[in-house]
Amino acid sequence: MSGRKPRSVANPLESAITTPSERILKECHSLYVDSEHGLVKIASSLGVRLLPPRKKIIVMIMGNHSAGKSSFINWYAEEHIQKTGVAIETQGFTFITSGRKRESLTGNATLHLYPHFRPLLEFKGVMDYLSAEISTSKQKKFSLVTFVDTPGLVDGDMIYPFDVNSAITWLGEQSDLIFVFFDPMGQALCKRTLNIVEKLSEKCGDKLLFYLSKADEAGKETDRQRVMMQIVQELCRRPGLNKCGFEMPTIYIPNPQKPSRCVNQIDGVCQTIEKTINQAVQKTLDQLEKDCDLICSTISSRLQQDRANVIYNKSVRLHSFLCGALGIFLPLLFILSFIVNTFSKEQLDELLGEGPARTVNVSAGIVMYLWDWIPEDGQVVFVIGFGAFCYLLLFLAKYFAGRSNKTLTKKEKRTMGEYSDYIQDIVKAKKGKLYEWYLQQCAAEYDL
Ligand SMILES: Nc1nc2c(ncn2[C@@H]2O[C@H](COP(=O)(O)OP(=O)(O)OP(=O)(O)O)[C@@H](O)[C@H]2O)c(=O)[nH]1
Ligand SMILES: [Mg+2]
Repeated sequence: MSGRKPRSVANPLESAITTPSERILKECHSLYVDSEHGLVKIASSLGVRLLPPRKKIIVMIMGNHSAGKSSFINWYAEEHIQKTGVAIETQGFTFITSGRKRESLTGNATLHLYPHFRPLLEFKGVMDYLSAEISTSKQKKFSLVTFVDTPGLVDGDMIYPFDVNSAITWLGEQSDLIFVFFDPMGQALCKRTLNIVEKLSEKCGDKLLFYLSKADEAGKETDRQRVMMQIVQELCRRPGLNKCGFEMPTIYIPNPQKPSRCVNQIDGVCQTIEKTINQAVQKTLDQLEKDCDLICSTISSRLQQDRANVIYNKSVRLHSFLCGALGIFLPLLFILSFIVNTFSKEQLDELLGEGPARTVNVSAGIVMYLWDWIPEDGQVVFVIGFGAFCYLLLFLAKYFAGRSNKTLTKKEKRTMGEYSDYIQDIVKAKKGKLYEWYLQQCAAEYDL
């Protein structure tokens, strides 16, 4: 029953980067993750969290059992990667992507390859049904796409070993495109599919695209129209999906042995993928510019803040010094004046020399004059008050010393300057070149 064809391998030779889009996405990605000058590393040293851009877009394909999801992926990659057949073939989630070597990965290795899908671990049981297939195919735009093949959906007694509805909804939210395949074989009205589609349309309706797959099996044109009407009616019956103007291109895998007269819009699917890749390239380049600006503005505001901190610290230190000096000098002067007073003028002349002795005598004289000026019964209160005042001055000195802000070291300032120069001179210039290149490619492609 199932198509267990031997795996033919497309492009078995290790292939180099083929398209400008691929090159732009790869170069942007490496600007972020470079171990020495990566933007992620630079930003994190400034306390800013940046995510590196994805190198490929993610296209999730969901739909009823046997709707032709896996067959479409095989057709796109032009390689028999996924098992196909009328039985329930795909029971878990498979990431299908291109790489240098043909490889099949299981759950843990898959999450290693796609770290941003780690939250899948929270869906109990999914890990045993998670895998990745890496193919060497470079057909169409396969080198820039990761397909997510999902379990075929059925109603009724079928028991899924995990919460299939939540897992598909979550994966759909992470994707750039969600293709919903409805086949004309009578399962188009699967409630489970409609429930998931309704939920996804609430969260990310703009990524949802509907297709009538296996359209060659729908019989005559009138039968096909009827099936389409039925599906659209069923979709419109859902309150969350009740929007007019459903588009549902008819697609099928071309089979030279069984030519069909039915219109095949499968090339439109490829164009949709290509358009999304182009949008991803533009978004990645725009994001690169924004991230560069964010880093540069963070650096300049840090340096500006540092200059303000240096000025503030100077004034705070001056305050601290003045209070500290006064707090020590005043009580010292007070005590020394009393001591000096016990010496006679001649003794002082002998001890200090004539000049300094005169200065000391005058200062001590002033203090003693002021002291005598205080009424005798107020002198104790004065000493206590004076002590408290000096203590307050010392307290203030300590308080001001603790108020100074941390400033950048010379090395830190130099590194920040280097980062800023690197981003302005190297990264932005590179981004400009990549943009120019991208525009040239567009112009050539559309013959402008
Ligand atoms: N005539 C015709 N048959 C198709 C087409 N696409 C797929 N098939 C056949 O339909 C059957 C189911 O295809 P699959 O690709 O396994 O479908 P699926 O949606 O992956 O199925 P599950 O993994 O079980 O959910 C296979 O026998 C395919 O050969 C098509 O466009 N036209
Ligand atoms: Mg399948």
